Amino acid sequence: MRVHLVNPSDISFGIGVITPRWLYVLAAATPARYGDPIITDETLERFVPENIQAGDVVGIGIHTGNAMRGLEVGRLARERGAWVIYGGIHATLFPEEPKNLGAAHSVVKGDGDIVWAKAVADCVAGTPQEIYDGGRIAADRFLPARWDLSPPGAYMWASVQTVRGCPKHCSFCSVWRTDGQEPRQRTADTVIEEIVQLRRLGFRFIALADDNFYPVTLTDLKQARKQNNTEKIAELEGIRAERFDLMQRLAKLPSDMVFFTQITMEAGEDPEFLDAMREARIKGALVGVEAVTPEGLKAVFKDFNASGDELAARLRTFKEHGVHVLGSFIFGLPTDRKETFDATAALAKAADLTFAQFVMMTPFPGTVDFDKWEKQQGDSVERVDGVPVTRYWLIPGSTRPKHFMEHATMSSEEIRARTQGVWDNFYSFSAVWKRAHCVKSLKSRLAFVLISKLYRQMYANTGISTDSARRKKANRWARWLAKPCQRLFQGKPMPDLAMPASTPRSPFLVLEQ
Ligand code: B12
Ligand code: SF4
Repeated sequence: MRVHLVNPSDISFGIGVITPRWLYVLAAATPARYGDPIITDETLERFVPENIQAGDVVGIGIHTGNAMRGLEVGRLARERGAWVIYGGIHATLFPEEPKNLGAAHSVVKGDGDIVWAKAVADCVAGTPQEIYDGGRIAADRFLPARWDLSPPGAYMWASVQTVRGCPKHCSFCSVWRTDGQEPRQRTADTVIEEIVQLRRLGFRFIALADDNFYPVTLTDLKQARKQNNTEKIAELEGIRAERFDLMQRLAKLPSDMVFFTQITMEAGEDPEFLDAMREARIKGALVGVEAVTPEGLKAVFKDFNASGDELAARLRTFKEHGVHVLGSFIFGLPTDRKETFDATAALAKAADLTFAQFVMMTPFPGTVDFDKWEKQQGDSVERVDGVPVTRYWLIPGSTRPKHFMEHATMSSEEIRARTQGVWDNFYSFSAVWKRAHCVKSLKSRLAFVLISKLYRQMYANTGISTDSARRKKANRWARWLAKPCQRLFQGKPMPDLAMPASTPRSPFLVLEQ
Protein backbone atom coordinates (compact mmCIF):
# COMPACT_ATOMS: atom_id res chain seq x y z
CA MET A 1 0.00 0.00 0.00
CA ARG A 2 1.35 3.43 -0.94
CA VAL A 3 0.13 6.90 -0.07
CA HIS A 4 -0.11 9.35 -2.99
CA LEU A 5 -0.63 13.10 -2.75
CA VAL A 6 -1.82 14.92 -5.86
CA ASN A 7 -1.99 18.67 -6.47
CA PRO A 8 -4.33 18.94 -9.49
CA SER A 9 -3.82 21.43 -12.29
CA ASP A 10 -4.79 21.61 -15.91
CA ILE A 11 -2.29 24.35 -16.53
CA SER A 12 1.34 23.33 -16.43
CA PHE A 13 4.25 25.67 -16.95
CA GLY A 14 6.75 22.82 -16.68
CA ILE A 15 8.45 24.78 -13.90
CA GLY A 16 6.69 25.49 -10.62
CA VAL A 17 6.76 29.08 -9.44
CA ILE A 18 5.83 28.46 -5.79
CA THR A 19 5.74 25.11 -4.01
CA PRO A 20 2.20 24.02 -3.13
CA ARG A 21 2.92 23.83 0.59
CA TRP A 22 0.06 21.53 1.51
CA LEU A 23 1.71 18.64 -0.41
CA TYR A 24 4.81 18.73 1.76
CA VAL A 25 2.90 19.37 5.01
CA LEU A 26 0.64 16.38 4.36
CA ALA A 27 3.75 14.36 3.49
CA ALA A 28 5.04 15.23 6.98
CA ALA A 29 1.67 14.19 8.43
CA THR A 30 1.85 10.76 6.75
CA PRO A 31 2.92 8.17 9.35
CA ALA A 32 6.33 6.63 8.62
CA ARG A 33 4.91 3.09 8.62
CA TYR A 34 3.39 3.76 5.17
CA GLY A 35 6.72 4.90 3.70
CA ASP A 36 7.31 8.26 1.99
CA PRO A 37 4.26 9.37 0.05
CA ILE A 38 4.46 9.63 -3.74
CA ILE A 39 3.93 13.28 -4.63
CA THR A 40 2.50 14.52 -7.93
CA ASP A 41 2.26 18.24 -8.55
CA GLU A 42 0.39 18.65 -11.81
CA THR A 43 1.79 22.13 -12.29
CA LEU A 44 5.00 20.18 -13.08
CA GLU A 45 3.84 16.87 -14.52
CA ARG A 46 0.59 15.11 -15.29
CA PHE A 47 -0.88 12.55 -12.87
CA VAL A 48 -0.48 9.01 -14.28
CA PRO A 49 -3.38 6.76 -13.14
CA GLU A 50 -1.38 3.64 -14.00
CA ASN A 51 0.95 4.42 -11.08
CA ILE A 52 -1.91 3.72 -8.67
CA GLN A 53 -2.43 0.21 -7.35
CA ALA A 54 -5.61 -1.16 -5.79
CA GLY A 55 -5.59 -0.43 -2.05
CA ASP A 56 -3.37 2.68 -2.32
CA VAL A 57 -4.55 5.85 -0.59
CA VAL A 58 -4.76 8.98 -2.77
CA GLY A 59 -5.02 12.42 -1.13
CA ILE A 60 -6.14 15.27 -3.39
CA GLY A 61 -6.05 18.95 -2.32
CA ILE A 62 -8.44 21.33 -4.07
CA HIS A 63 -9.11 25.05 -4.15
CA THR A 64 -11.90 26.47 -6.31
CA GLY A 65 -9.63 27.10 -9.30
CA ASN A 66 -8.48 23.48 -9.63
CA ALA A 67 -11.56 21.72 -8.24
CA MET A 68 -12.78 20.41 -11.60
CA ARG A 69 -9.48 18.75 -12.47
CA GLY A 70 -9.21 17.48 -8.87
CA LEU A 71 -12.57 15.72 -9.13
CA GLU A 72 -11.40 14.07 -12.35
CA VAL A 73 -8.18 12.86 -10.71
CA GLY A 74 -10.28 11.35 -7.88
CA ARG A 75 -12.46 9.44 -10.33
CA LEU A 76 -9.40 8.11 -12.16
CA ALA A 77 -7.80 7.01 -8.88
CA ARG A 78 -10.94 5.25 -7.68
CA GLU A 79 -11.25 3.40 -10.97
CA ARG A 80 -7.82 1.95 -10.16
CA GLY A 81 -9.17 0.67 -6.83
CA ALA A 82 -7.62 3.33 -4.58
CA TRP A 83 -9.02 4.92 -1.44
CA VAL A 84 -9.73 8.54 -2.36
CA ILE A 85 -9.54 11.37 0.19
CA TYR A 86 -10.02 15.08 -0.55
CA GLY A 87 -8.98 18.12 1.45
CA GLY A 88 -8.21 21.83 0.99
CA ILE A 89 -10.33 24.95 1.07
CA HIS A 90 -12.79 23.92 -1.65
CA ALA A 91 -13.43 20.48 -0.17
CA THR A 92 -13.90 22.16 3.22
CA LEU A 93 -16.55 24.49 1.81
CA PHE A 94 -18.32 21.93 -0.42
CA PRO A 95 -17.66 18.47 1.08
CA GLU A 96 -20.56 16.96 -0.89
CA GLU A 97 -18.88 17.73 -4.26
CA PRO A 98 -15.97 15.28 -3.93
CA LYS A 99 -18.46 12.68 -2.76
CA ASN A 100 -20.98 13.18 -5.58
CA LEU A 101 -18.63 14.11 -8.42
CA GLY A 102 -15.11 13.09 -7.40
CA ALA A 103 -15.56 9.45 -6.29
CA ALA A 104 -14.41 10.33 -2.75
CA HIS A 105 -14.41 7.88 0.10
CA SER A 106 -13.69 10.70 2.54
CA VAL A 107 -13.35 14.45 2.82
CA VAL A 108 -11.10 16.19 5.34
CA LYS A 109 -12.41 19.61 6.35
CA GLY A 110 -10.03 22.25 7.70
CA ASP A 111 -6.42 21.64 8.72
CA GLY A 112 -5.02 18.27 7.67
CA ASP A 113 -1.86 18.21 9.84
CA ILE A 114 -3.28 16.02 12.61
CA VAL A 115 -6.36 14.31 11.20
CA TRP A 116 -4.68 12.96 8.03
CA ALA A 117 -3.02 10.08 9.89
CA LYS A 118 -6.42 8.86 11.12
CA ALA A 119 -8.04 9.19 7.70
CA VAL A 120 -5.25 7.10 6.11
CA ALA A 121 -5.37 4.47 8.89
CA ASP A 122 -9.16 4.14 8.54
CA CYS A 123 -8.85 3.59 4.78
CA VAL A 124 -6.16 0.98 5.30
CA ALA A 125 -8.50 -0.75 7.77
CA GLY A 126 -11.32 -0.52 5.21
CA THR A 127 -13.46 1.74 7.42
CA PRO A 128 -13.20 5.30 6.06
CA GLN A 129 -15.50 7.97 7.49
CA GLU A 130 -17.28 10.27 5.07
CA ILE A 131 -16.07 13.41 6.85
CA TYR A 132 -13.10 14.16 9.07
CA ASP A 133 -13.07 17.56 10.71
CA GLY A 134 -9.50 18.78 11.12
CA GLY A 135 -10.75 22.15 12.46
CA ARG A 136 -8.36 25.01 13.12
CA ILE A 137 -5.39 23.66 14.99
CA ALA A 138 -3.17 25.78 17.24
CA ALA A 139 0.03 27.19 15.72
CA ASP A 140 2.27 24.95 17.84
CA ARG A 141 0.71 21.93 16.11
CA PHE A 142 1.41 23.10 12.53
CA LEU A 143 3.76 20.59 10.97
CA PRO A 144 6.96 21.69 9.24
CA ALA A 145 6.97 20.48 5.66
CA ARG A 146 8.96 17.50 4.29
CA TRP A 147 11.11 19.53 1.88
CA ASP A 148 13.47 16.59 1.44
CA LEU A 149 10.76 15.14 -0.84
CA SER A 150 10.62 18.12 -3.22
CA PRO A 151 12.11 17.47 -6.68
CA PRO A 152 15.46 19.33 -6.92
CA GLY A 153 15.43 22.42 -9.12
CA ALA A 154 11.74 22.21 -9.98
CA TYR A 155 10.48 25.33 -8.17
CA MET A 156 11.57 28.95 -8.12
CA TRP A 157 10.22 29.76 -4.66
CA ALA A 158 9.58 27.57 -1.63
CA SER A 159 6.67 28.51 0.63
CA VAL A 160 6.73 28.68 4.41
CA GLN A 161 3.72 29.77 6.41
CA THR A 162 4.47 31.83 9.52
CA VAL A 163 0.95 32.88 10.47
CA ARG A 164 -2.51 31.63 9.55
CA GLY A 165 -5.72 33.68 9.74
CA CYS A 166 -6.41 37.39 9.38
CA PRO A 167 -8.22 39.81 11.71
CA LYS A 168 -9.79 41.77 8.82
CA HIS A 169 -13.02 40.90 7.02
CA CYS A 170 -12.76 41.83 3.33
CA SER A 171 -15.89 40.89 1.40
CA PHE A 172 -14.09 39.13 -1.48
CA CYS A 173 -11.81 37.01 0.71
CA SER A 174 -12.54 33.68 2.39
CA VAL A 175 -9.47 33.56 4.61
CA TRP A 176 -10.94 35.23 7.70
CA ARG A 177 -13.93 32.90 7.56
CA THR A 178 -12.08 29.63 6.93
CA ASP A 179 -8.75 30.26 8.70
CA GLY A 180 -10.31 32.51 11.34
CA GLN A 181 -9.67 36.08 12.50
CA GLU A 182 -7.35 35.08 15.34
CA PRO A 183 -3.78 35.03 14.02
CA ARG A 184 -2.23 31.61 14.63
CA GLN A 185 1.45 32.43 14.62
CA ARG A 186 4.28 29.89 14.58
CA THR A 187 7.31 30.47 16.77
CA ALA A 188 10.42 31.90 15.13
CA ASP A 189 12.34 28.69 15.98
CA THR A 190 10.10 26.40 13.92
CA VAL A 191 9.98 28.80 10.97
CA ILE A 192 13.75 29.32 10.94
CA GLU A 193 14.42 25.59 11.18
CA GLU A 194 12.36 25.04 8.05
CA ILE A 195 14.01 27.86 6.17
CA VAL A 196 17.48 26.62 7.08
CA GLN A 197 16.53 23.21 5.73
CA LEU A 198 15.36 24.86 2.50
CA ARG A 199 18.60 26.80 2.09
CA ARG A 200 20.58 23.61 2.69
CA LEU A 201 18.69 22.15 -0.29
CA GLY A 202 19.47 25.16 -2.50
CA PHE A 203 16.33 27.33 -2.15
CA ARG A 204 17.26 31.01 -1.90
CA PHE A 205 13.83 32.51 -2.50
CA ILE A 206 11.14 31.92 0.11
CA ALA A 207 7.52 33.06 -0.09
CA LEU A 208 6.14 33.57 3.38
CA ALA A 209 2.75 32.11 2.46
CA ASP A 210 0.84 34.09 5.05
CA ASP A 211 -2.59 35.56 4.76
CA ASN A 212 -1.35 38.72 6.43
CA PHE A 213 2.21 39.10 7.72
CA TYR A 214 1.15 42.11 9.82
CA PRO A 215 -1.60 40.78 12.08
CA VAL A 216 -1.27 43.51 14.71
CA THR A 217 -1.36 47.14 13.59
CA LEU A 218 -0.39 50.26 15.48
CA THR A 219 -4.06 51.25 15.43
CA ASP A 220 -5.01 47.95 17.12
CA LEU A 221 -2.50 48.65 19.87
CA LYS A 222 -3.58 52.23 20.35
CA GLN A 223 -7.19 51.15 20.60
CA ALA A 224 -6.44 48.50 23.21
CA ARG A 225 -4.50 51.10 25.19
CA LYS A 226 -7.31 53.60 24.97
CA GLN A 227 -9.70 50.99 26.32
CA ASN A 228 -7.20 50.14 29.04
CA ASN A 229 -7.64 46.50 28.10
CA THR A 230 -4.49 45.07 29.72
CA GLU A 231 -5.11 41.52 28.59
CA LYS A 232 -5.56 42.60 24.98
CA ILE A 233 -2.51 44.88 25.13
CA ALA A 234 -0.36 42.00 26.39
CA GLU A 235 -1.69 39.67 23.68
CA LEU A 236 -1.13 42.16 20.87
CA GLU A 237 2.31 43.17 22.10
CA GLY A 238 3.24 39.49 22.36
CA ILE A 239 2.26 38.84 18.74
CA ARG A 240 4.10 41.93 17.58
CA ALA A 241 7.24 41.10 19.55
CA GLU A 242 7.28 37.61 18.01
CA ARG A 243 7.14 39.17 14.53
CA PHE A 244 10.20 41.27 15.32
CA ASP A 245 11.93 38.23 16.79
CA LEU A 246 11.31 36.29 13.56
CA MET A 247 12.57 39.14 11.41
CA GLN A 248 15.75 39.50 13.49
CA ARG A 249 16.42 35.79 13.00
CA LEU A 250 15.74 35.98 9.25
CA ALA A 251 18.33 38.74 9.04
CA LYS A 252 20.99 36.28 10.27
CA LEU A 253 20.40 33.78 7.46
CA PRO A 254 22.78 33.69 4.45
CA SER A 255 22.86 37.03 2.70
CA ASP A 256 21.78 35.60 -0.68
CA MET A 257 18.32 34.75 0.68
CA VAL A 258 15.25 36.72 -0.40
CA PHE A 259 11.80 36.66 1.17
CA PHE A 260 8.42 37.82 -0.05
CA THR A 261 5.13 38.07 1.79
CA GLN A 262 1.53 39.37 1.77
CA ILE A 263 0.67 42.28 4.01
CA THR A 264 -1.94 44.97 4.55
CA MET A 265 -1.25 48.56 3.64
CA GLU A 266 -1.35 49.52 7.32
CA ALA A 267 2.28 48.41 7.61
CA GLY A 268 3.04 51.56 5.61
CA GLU A 269 2.28 53.54 8.77
CA ASP A 270 4.79 51.57 10.78
CA PRO A 271 8.36 52.54 9.79
CA GLU A 272 9.89 50.39 12.53
CA PHE A 273 8.19 47.32 11.09
CA LEU A 274 9.18 48.18 7.53
CA ASP A 275 12.80 48.67 8.58
CA ALA A 276 12.78 45.28 10.28
CA MET A 277 11.39 43.77 7.07
CA ARG A 278 14.22 45.31 5.06
CA GLU A 279 16.82 44.03 7.52
CA ALA A 280 15.23 40.58 7.29
CA ARG A 281 15.53 40.74 3.48
CA ILE A 282 11.76 40.59 3.02
CA LYS A 283 12.32 42.43 -0.22
CA GLY A 284 8.78 42.44 -1.47
CA ALA A 285 5.20 42.19 -0.35
CA LEU A 286 1.86 41.76 -2.04
CA VAL A 287 -0.33 44.59 -0.81
CA GLY A 288 -4.08 44.34 -1.45
CA VAL A 289 -4.84 47.83 -2.74
CA GLU A 290 -8.06 46.58 -4.37
CA ALA A 291 -9.61 49.96 -5.23
CA VAL A 292 -8.43 53.53 -5.61
CA THR A 293 -11.59 55.29 -4.43
CA PRO A 294 -13.16 55.45 -0.94
CA GLU A 295 -16.45 54.12 -2.39
CA GLY A 296 -14.66 51.13 -3.92
CA LEU A 297 -12.92 50.35 -0.63
CA LYS A 298 -16.17 50.60 1.27
CA ALA A 299 -17.79 48.20 -1.20
CA VAL A 300 -15.22 45.52 -0.29
CA PHE A 301 -15.18 46.25 3.49
CA LYS A 302 -11.62 47.47 3.22
CA ASP A 303 -11.93 51.07 4.32
CA PHE A 304 -8.82 50.70 6.48
CA ASN A 305 -6.91 51.21 3.19
CA ALA A 306 -5.91 54.69 2.12
CA SER A 307 -7.35 56.28 -1.03
CA GLY A 308 -6.64 59.30 -3.24
CA ASP A 309 -3.31 61.12 -2.84
CA GLU A 310 -2.66 59.50 0.52
CA LEU A 311 -2.79 56.09 -1.17
CA ALA A 312 0.14 56.72 -3.51
CA ALA A 313 2.17 58.19 -0.63
CA ARG A 314 1.40 55.24 1.66
CA LEU A 315 2.50 52.75 -0.98
CA ARG A 316 5.65 54.68 -1.76
CA THR A 317 6.62 54.46 1.92
CA PHE A 318 7.21 50.72 1.51
CA LYS A 319 9.78 51.29 -1.20
CA GLU A 320 11.37 54.16 0.71
CA HIS A 321 12.04 51.60 3.46
CA GLY A 322 13.41 49.05 1.01
CA VAL A 323 10.30 46.87 0.54
CA HIS A 324 9.07 46.50 -3.04
CA VAL A 325 5.31 46.36 -3.53
CA LEU A 326 3.30 44.03 -5.72
CA GLY A 327 0.04 45.97 -5.77
CA SER A 328 -3.12 43.92 -6.21
CA PHE A 329 -6.20 45.57 -7.69
CA ILE A 330 -9.74 44.34 -8.38
CA PHE A 331 -11.79 45.46 -11.38
CA GLY A 332 -15.53 45.04 -11.79
CA LEU A 333 -16.58 46.42 -8.40
CA PRO A 334 -20.10 47.92 -8.41
CA THR A 335 -18.55 51.37 -7.89
CA ASP A 336 -16.18 51.06 -10.88
CA ARG A 337 -16.73 53.30 -13.89
CA LYS A 338 -14.87 53.63 -17.21
CA GLU A 339 -12.57 56.23 -15.65
CA THR A 340 -11.57 53.83 -12.85
CA PHE A 341 -9.27 51.86 -15.19
CA ASP A 342 -7.16 54.86 -16.22
CA ALA A 343 -7.16 56.20 -12.66
CA THR A 344 -5.86 52.82 -11.43
CA ALA A 345 -3.15 52.65 -14.10
CA ALA A 346 -2.05 56.18 -13.15
CA LEU A 347 -2.04 55.35 -9.44
CA ALA A 348 0.05 52.21 -10.03
CA LYS A 349 2.68 54.44 -11.65
CA ALA A 350 2.45 57.26 -9.12
CA ALA A 351 2.79 54.82 -6.25
CA ASP A 352 6.03 53.50 -7.75
CA LEU A 353 4.85 49.90 -7.63
CA THR A 354 7.44 47.32 -8.68
CA PHE A 355 4.85 44.75 -9.78
CA ALA A 356 1.07 44.84 -10.03
CA GLN A 357 -1.81 42.49 -10.72
CA PHE A 358 -5.25 43.47 -11.90
CA VAL A 359 -7.82 40.76 -11.24
CA MET A 360 -11.44 40.70 -12.30
CA MET A 361 -13.97 40.51 -9.48
CA THR A 362 -14.70 36.81 -8.93
CA PRO A 363 -17.12 35.59 -6.28
CA PHE A 364 -15.04 32.97 -4.46
CA PRO A 365 -16.99 30.54 -2.29
CA GLY A 366 -16.72 31.18 1.41
CA THR A 367 -16.80 34.96 0.91
CA VAL A 368 -19.46 37.50 1.81
CA ASP A 369 -19.64 38.47 -1.88
CA PHE A 370 -20.33 34.89 -2.92
CA ASP A 371 -23.14 34.46 -0.38
CA LYS A 372 -24.76 37.70 -1.50
CA TRP A 373 -24.44 36.83 -5.18
CA GLU A 374 -25.78 33.29 -4.73
CA LYS A 375 -28.79 34.65 -2.84
CA GLN A 376 -29.45 37.25 -5.55
CA GLN A 377 -29.40 34.57 -8.26
CA GLY A 378 -32.08 32.59 -6.41
CA ASP A 379 -34.04 29.94 -8.31
CA SER A 380 -33.85 31.82 -11.60
CA VAL A 381 -30.08 31.32 -11.76
CA GLU A 382 -28.63 30.97 -15.28
CA ARG A 383 -27.49 27.43 -16.12
CA VAL A 384 -24.90 26.12 -18.58
CA ASP A 385 -25.62 22.53 -19.62
CA GLY A 386 -27.65 22.17 -16.44
CA VAL A 387 -24.97 23.54 -14.10
CA PRO A 388 -25.97 26.75 -12.28
CA VAL A 389 -23.43 29.56 -12.76
CA THR A 390 -23.21 29.75 -8.97
CA ARG A 391 -21.21 26.50 -9.36
CA TYR A 392 -19.10 27.97 -12.18
CA TRP A 393 -16.02 25.89 -11.29
CA LEU A 394 -17.97 22.81 -12.50
CA ILE A 395 -18.51 24.34 -15.96
CA PRO A 396 -15.75 23.47 -18.47
CA GLY A 397 -13.54 26.42 -19.41
CA SER A 398 -14.80 26.44 -23.00
CA THR A 399 -18.42 27.20 -21.99
CA ARG A 400 -17.86 28.96 -18.67
CA PRO A 401 -19.17 32.55 -18.55
CA LYS A 402 -16.37 35.10 -18.50
CA HIS A 403 -17.73 37.23 -15.73
CA PHE A 404 -20.33 36.39 -13.17
CA MET A 405 -21.44 39.51 -11.36
CA GLU A 406 -23.51 41.86 -13.46
CA HIS A 407 -22.36 45.44 -13.52
CA ALA A 408 -24.70 48.42 -13.64
CA THR A 409 -22.83 50.39 -16.32
CA MET A 410 -20.39 48.04 -18.12
CA SER A 411 -20.69 44.75 -19.95
CA SER A 412 -18.48 41.83 -18.91
CA GLU A 413 -16.54 42.10 -22.16
CA GLU A 414 -15.91 45.78 -21.54
CA ILE A 415 -14.57 45.08 -18.05
CA ARG A 416 -12.37 42.29 -19.41
CA ALA A 417 -10.99 44.39 -22.26
CA ARG A 418 -10.32 47.41 -20.04
CA THR A 419 -8.64 45.20 -17.43
CA GLN A 420 -6.46 43.77 -20.16
CA GLY A 421 -5.59 47.31 -21.23
CA VAL A 422 -4.33 48.14 -17.75
CA TRP A 423 -2.13 44.99 -17.70
CA ASP A 424 -0.74 45.94 -21.13
CA ASN A 425 -0.05 49.46 -19.99
CA PHE A 426 1.70 48.46 -16.76
CA TYR A 427 3.77 45.72 -18.42
CA SER A 428 4.64 47.53 -21.67
CA PHE A 429 8.33 47.13 -22.46
CA SER A 430 9.14 50.78 -21.80
CA ALA A 431 7.34 50.79 -18.44
CA VAL A 432 9.07 47.57 -17.34
CA TRP A 433 12.48 48.85 -18.43
CA LYS A 434 11.94 52.06 -16.48
CA ARG A 435 11.00 50.08 -13.37
CA ALA A 436 14.02 47.81 -13.93
CA HIS A 437 16.21 50.70 -12.77
CA CYS A 438 15.29 49.75 -9.20
CA VAL A 439 18.14 47.21 -9.49
CA LYS A 440 21.74 48.14 -10.21
CA SER A 441 23.55 45.85 -12.65
CA LEU A 442 22.57 45.30 -16.27
CA LYS A 443 22.26 41.57 -15.58
CA SER A 444 19.78 42.24 -12.75
CA ARG A 445 17.83 44.60 -14.99
CA LEU A 446 17.52 41.97 -17.69
CA ALA A 447 16.42 39.48 -15.04
CA PHE A 448 13.83 42.00 -13.85
CA VAL A 449 12.43 42.32 -17.39
CA LEU A 450 12.26 38.55 -17.79
CA ILE A 451 10.49 38.07 -14.48
CA SER A 452 8.03 40.92 -15.16
CA LYS A 453 7.13 39.34 -18.50
CA LEU A 454 6.73 35.91 -16.92
CA TYR A 455 4.51 37.32 -14.20
CA ARG A 456 2.33 39.09 -16.73
CA GLN A 457 1.94 35.94 -18.84
CA MET A 458 1.09 33.80 -15.88
CA TYR A 459 -1.55 36.01 -14.38
CA ALA A 460 -3.08 38.17 -17.09
CA ASN A 461 -5.34 35.94 -19.15
CA THR A 462 -5.16 32.99 -16.78
CA GLY A 463 -7.94 33.98 -14.39
CA ILE A 464 -10.62 31.53 -13.44
CA SER A 465 -13.04 32.90 -16.03
CA THR A 466 -10.68 33.16 -18.97
CA ASP A 467 -11.41 31.14 -22.11
CA SER A 468 -9.18 28.24 -23.05
CA ALA A 469 -7.66 29.80 -26.21
CA ARG A 470 -6.34 32.76 -24.21
CA ARG A 471 -5.11 30.46 -21.46
CA LYS A 472 -3.26 28.27 -23.95
CA LYS A 473 -1.50 31.23 -25.51
CA ALA A 474 -0.50 32.70 -22.13
CA ASN A 475 0.58 29.24 -21.07
CA ARG A 476 2.88 28.75 -24.09
CA TRP A 477 4.61 32.03 -23.40
CA ALA A 478 4.94 31.36 -19.72
CA ARG A 479 6.48 27.95 -20.34
CA TRP A 480 9.00 29.51 -22.70
CA LEU A 481 9.93 32.20 -20.17
CA ALA A 482 9.88 29.95 -17.11
CA LYS A 483 13.09 28.01 -17.84
CA PRO A 484 15.52 30.97 -18.02
CA CYS A 485 13.76 32.61 -15.07
CA GLN A 486 14.10 29.50 -12.97
CA ARG A 487 17.90 29.51 -13.33
CA LEU A 488 17.96 32.94 -11.75
CA PHE A 489 16.32 31.59 -8.62
CA GLN A 490 18.57 28.61 -7.99
CA GLY A 491 21.17 28.69 -5.23
CA LYS A 492 24.08 26.38 -4.57
CA PRO A 493 23.00 23.92 -1.86
CA MET A 494 24.53 24.63 1.57
CA PRO A 495 24.26 21.22 3.25
CA ASP A 496 26.30 22.33 6.28
CA LEU A 497 24.35 25.51 7.05
CA ALA A 498 23.79 25.81 10.81
CA MET A 499 20.77 27.30 12.58
CA PRO A 500 21.41 30.96 13.49
CA ALA A 501 21.53 31.62 17.22
CA SER A 502 18.32 32.91 18.74
CA THR A 503 18.20 36.53 19.79
CA PRO A 504 17.07 37.80 23.17
CA ARG A 505 13.42 38.80 23.00
CA SER A 506 13.02 42.15 21.29
CA PRO A 507 12.91 45.17 23.54
CA PHE A 508 9.58 46.85 24.06
CA LEU A 509 8.33 48.70 21.11
CA VAL A 510 8.18 52.41 20.97
CA LEU A 511 4.55 53.44 20.91
CA GLU A 512 2.72 56.55 21.85
CA GLN A 513 0.51 55.83 24.83
C1 B12 B 1 0.42 31.40 -0.78
C2 B12 B 1 -0.89 31.51 -1.53
C3 B12 B 1 -0.84 31.72 -2.90
C4 B12 B 1 0.47 31.77 -3.66
C5 B12 B 1 1.10 30.40 -3.85
C6 B12 B 1 0.18 29.32 -4.36
C7 B12 B 1 0.87 27.97 -4.18
N1 B12 B 1 1.51 27.47 -5.19
O1 B12 B 1 0.82 27.42 -3.11
C8 B12 B 1 0.06 32.52 -4.95
C9 B12 B 1 0.38 33.99 -4.72
C10 B12 B 1 0.76 32.09 -6.24
C11 B12 B 1 -1.44 32.30 -4.95
C12 B12 B 1 -2.20 32.47 -6.08
C13 B12 B 1 -3.58 32.36 -6.08
N2 B12 B 1 -4.37 32.22 -5.02
CO1 B12 B 1 -3.73 31.82 -3.26
N3 B12 B 1 -3.26 31.59 -1.48
C14 B12 B 1 -2.13 31.45 -0.85
C15 B12 B 1 -2.36 31.33 0.67
C16 B12 B 1 -2.13 32.68 1.32
C17 B12 B 1 -1.54 30.29 1.41
C18 B12 B 1 -1.55 28.90 0.79
C19 B12 B 1 -0.68 28.00 1.61
O2 B12 B 1 0.42 27.67 1.23
N4 B12 B 1 -1.15 27.58 2.78
C20 B12 B 1 -0.45 26.68 3.67
C21 B12 B 1 -1.02 25.27 3.55
C22 B12 B 1 -0.31 24.34 4.50
O3 B12 B 1 -2.38 25.39 3.93
P1 B12 B 1 -3.56 24.85 3.01
O4 B12 B 1 -3.20 24.92 1.60
O5 B12 B 1 -4.81 25.46 3.46
O6 B12 B 1 -3.56 23.29 3.41
C23 B12 B 1 -4.05 22.84 4.68
C24 B12 B 1 -5.53 22.44 4.66
O7 B12 B 1 -6.30 23.15 3.72
C25 B12 B 1 -5.53 20.97 4.43
N5 B12 B 1 -5.40 20.45 3.08
C26 B12 B 1 -5.06 21.04 1.93
N6 B12 B 1 -5.05 20.16 0.93
C27 B12 B 1 -5.35 18.97 1.44
C28 B12 B 1 -5.46 17.71 0.85
C29 B12 B 1 -5.80 16.62 1.64
C30 B12 B 1 -5.90 15.27 1.04
C31 B12 B 1 -6.05 16.79 3.04
C32 B12 B 1 -6.39 15.65 3.87
C33 B12 B 1 -5.96 18.06 3.63
C34 B12 B 1 -5.59 19.12 2.83
O8 B12 B 1 -4.39 20.57 5.16
C35 B12 B 1 -3.33 21.52 4.96
C36 B12 B 1 -2.49 21.58 6.22
O9 B12 B 1 -3.26 21.99 7.32
C37 B12 B 1 -3.88 30.91 0.67
C38 B12 B 1 -4.62 31.28 1.92
C39 B12 B 1 -4.56 30.16 2.92
N7 B12 B 1 -4.68 30.53 4.15
O10 B12 B 1 -4.43 28.99 2.61
C40 B12 B 1 -4.42 31.62 -0.56
C41 B12 B 1 -5.62 31.04 -1.30
C42 B12 B 1 -5.51 29.54 -1.36
N8 B12 B 1 -5.49 31.59 -2.65
C43 B12 B 1 -6.61 31.93 -3.18
C44 B12 B 1 -6.74 32.47 -4.48
C45 B12 B 1 -8.14 32.95 -4.86
C46 B12 B 1 -5.66 32.53 -5.35
C47 B12 B 1 -5.70 33.04 -6.79
C48 B12 B 1 -6.87 32.57 -7.63
C49 B12 B 1 -5.58 34.56 -6.71
C50 B12 B 1 -5.72 35.26 -8.03
N9 B12 B 1 -6.80 35.94 -8.17
O11 B12 B 1 -4.88 35.15 -8.87
C51 B12 B 1 -4.37 32.48 -7.33
C52 B12 B 1 -4.57 31.08 -7.95
C53 B12 B 1 -3.30 30.43 -8.30
C54 B12 B 1 -3.48 28.99 -8.68
N10 B12 B 1 -3.89 28.72 -9.89
O12 B12 B 1 -3.25 28.13 -7.86
C55 B12 B 1 -7.77 31.65 -2.27
C56 B12 B 1 -8.54 30.41 -2.67
C57 B12 B 1 -10.03 30.60 -2.52
C58 B12 B 1 -10.76 29.39 -3.00
N11 B12 B 1 -12.01 29.29 -2.64
O13 B12 B 1 -10.25 28.57 -3.71
C59 B12 B 1 -7.06 31.57 -0.88
C60 B12 B 1 -7.74 30.68 0.15
C61 B12 B 1 -6.92 33.04 -0.35
C62 B12 B 1 -8.19 33.86 -0.28
N12 B12 B 1 -8.00 35.13 -0.36
O14 B12 B 1 -9.30 33.45 -0.13
N13 B12 B 1 -1.89 31.95 -3.74
S1 SF4 C 1 -7.94 40.20 1.75
FE1 SF4 C 1 -6.14 40.21 3.04
S2 SF4 C 1 -6.65 41.72 4.65
FE2 SF4 C 1 -8.59 41.13 3.70
S3 SF4 C 1 -9.36 39.43 4.99
FE3 SF4 C 1 -8.24 38.52 3.26
S4 SF4 C 1 -6.18 38.17 4.05
FE4 SF4 C 1 -7.17 39.65 5.41
